[in-house]
Amino acid sequence: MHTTKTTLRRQAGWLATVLIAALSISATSQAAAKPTIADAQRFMQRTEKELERLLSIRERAAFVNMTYLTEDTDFFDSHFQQELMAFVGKSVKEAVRFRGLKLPATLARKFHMLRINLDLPAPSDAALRAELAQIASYLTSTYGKGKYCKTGADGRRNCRNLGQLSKVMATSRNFDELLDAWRGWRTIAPPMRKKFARYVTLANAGAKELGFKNLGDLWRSKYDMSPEAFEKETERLWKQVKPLYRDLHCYVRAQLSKHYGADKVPLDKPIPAHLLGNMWSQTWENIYPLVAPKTSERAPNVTAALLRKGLKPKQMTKIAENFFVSLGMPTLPKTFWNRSLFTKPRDREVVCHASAWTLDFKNDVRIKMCIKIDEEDLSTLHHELGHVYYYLAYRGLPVLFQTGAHDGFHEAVGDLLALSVTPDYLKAIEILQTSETGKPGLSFLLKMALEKVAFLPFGKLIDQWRWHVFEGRIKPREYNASWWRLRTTYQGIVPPVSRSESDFDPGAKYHIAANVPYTRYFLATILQFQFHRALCKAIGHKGPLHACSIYGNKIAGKRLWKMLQLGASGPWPEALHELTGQRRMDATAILSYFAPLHKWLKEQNKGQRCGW
Ligand code: X8Z
Ligand code: ZN
Repeated sequence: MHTTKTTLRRQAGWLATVLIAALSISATSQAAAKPTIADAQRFMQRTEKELERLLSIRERAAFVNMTYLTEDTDFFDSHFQQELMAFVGKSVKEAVRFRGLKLPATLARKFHMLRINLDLPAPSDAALRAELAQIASYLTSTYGKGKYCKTGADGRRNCRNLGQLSKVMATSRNFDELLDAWRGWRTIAPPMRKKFARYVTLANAGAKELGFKNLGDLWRSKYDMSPEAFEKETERLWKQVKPLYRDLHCYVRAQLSKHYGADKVPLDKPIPAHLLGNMWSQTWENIYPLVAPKTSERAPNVTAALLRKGLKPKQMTKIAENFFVSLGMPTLPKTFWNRSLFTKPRDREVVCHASAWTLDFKNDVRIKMCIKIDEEDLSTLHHELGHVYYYLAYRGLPVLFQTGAHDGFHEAVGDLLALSVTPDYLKAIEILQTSETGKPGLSFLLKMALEKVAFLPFGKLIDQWRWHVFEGRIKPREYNASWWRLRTTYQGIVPPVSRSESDFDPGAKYHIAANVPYTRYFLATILQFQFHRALCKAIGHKGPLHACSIYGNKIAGKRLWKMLQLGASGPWPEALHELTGQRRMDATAILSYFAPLHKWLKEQNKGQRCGW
């Protein structure tokens, strides 16, 4: 924020370097005559048109695949993925001939966006490209179909999917039952290990052809700054929030130790990973009842209220839609309601991991989610609709700009609204009753922290691992050991049973199997509070940040919509400035949101040996 001009200049300088790098990839087709700016414009026009066509075919194939997993839909998924990869690869190389031209800023940005468009670039060799696309489909659908099967004492074989195992993780308080579910889900991953290693090799080769050092280098190049500067930026933000995480960890460990015994949860060691209410220990709100302070108000039981109301998945979605509409945004198109997948089908395999889609870059927006009637999914529905409204807001832009200011923005929008799903708001929409809501205080904040603060190190470490894998610093023979080293260092957790290199625990997390970059969620967790603070200020909220709700506020809605409409048409600091008046990501907002809790945690932790 304090270096506005310098930052911009630095960014402009960096963009120039990137463009030169992009354009200095060995040219495959150098035009004889020196091309003009008009040639570059025409090239880009053609490219955008074809890209939009290929993307919307690919998205349709992927949507059908994920909502109806068969060998044939896997085939189509990888087929159209391949076509897209081939086209982007070829176009980036052709763009080399515009090297040295002084392009208008928007056009130059399009060339940059084209080069960083894919999360999964492929080698130009057709056979290798096909192999990569097939591996990618295989990994995603293997994850989607994953089940833990065992034969019971009665000789009957019983299989459970991720949804069923996650329910155990969320609700059971039995050490061994939790362990069984935790270990069981991880049996789906070892078959992925070899394929994953091959995917690393092939995707790296693809990234190199586009002029990147490796795939991680490409992923880190998507933030309008150098990959090195971006890595430093994530470190800076992590350092800001680390003390808060440490104190939350310390408090939670002490409570778990009381419940399970100090032999199972020692007070100065990392926490066994299966006791935190979540399959990956990524958010901990499900163990709220175990760690709730006895002295403060009780956070309301939203899940019980939703069940009491007898809500159905579409009605839950309507609640989330209503929030966006209350801000002055449009209702969702009819096709959204007809074409989305809201419930897990009984008769076929699907990828249940929630996602949001734009199929035609215009109005055909959808979600795919196996909705459960509970508080977690009410929050996830806001998250998914955040993506959907972003798609709708920027649908008028050229396809290359139809994406988030950066991917962390895309992940932060729906979460921003969910921050305004306060007990008072739930009372206003008649989910909670007056008797269930007092002033949100420490208990409410603790529950929020179990969701948001607990997530931070997880959000950071996933790509820490992958960046090292893509760089070759982590070799296949140390995939699992390095994974657990990071999990312990960042999160302060340990596997509850010994693990070895015949396991492949990273593959039991969706985004690793499905090649979805993850740092975005770390950034989003920080950004959503920064957005929240700015909007609450704009609407004149007085009092603590956690009691603010932007529900129904058109001023807040207008301001947000304006930022969403920018898509990626300019560098993200501009979009951030539009909404917050700041040009840097800033963790002081999440820190001040949780400041009263942090103070309380420090008091609770007095006399404890925090850390691990
Ligand atoms: O994957 C998601 C969303 C879809 S973009 C449901 N999230 C991350 C996860 O589940 O691991 C949201 C928060 C983190
Ligand atoms: Zn998301």
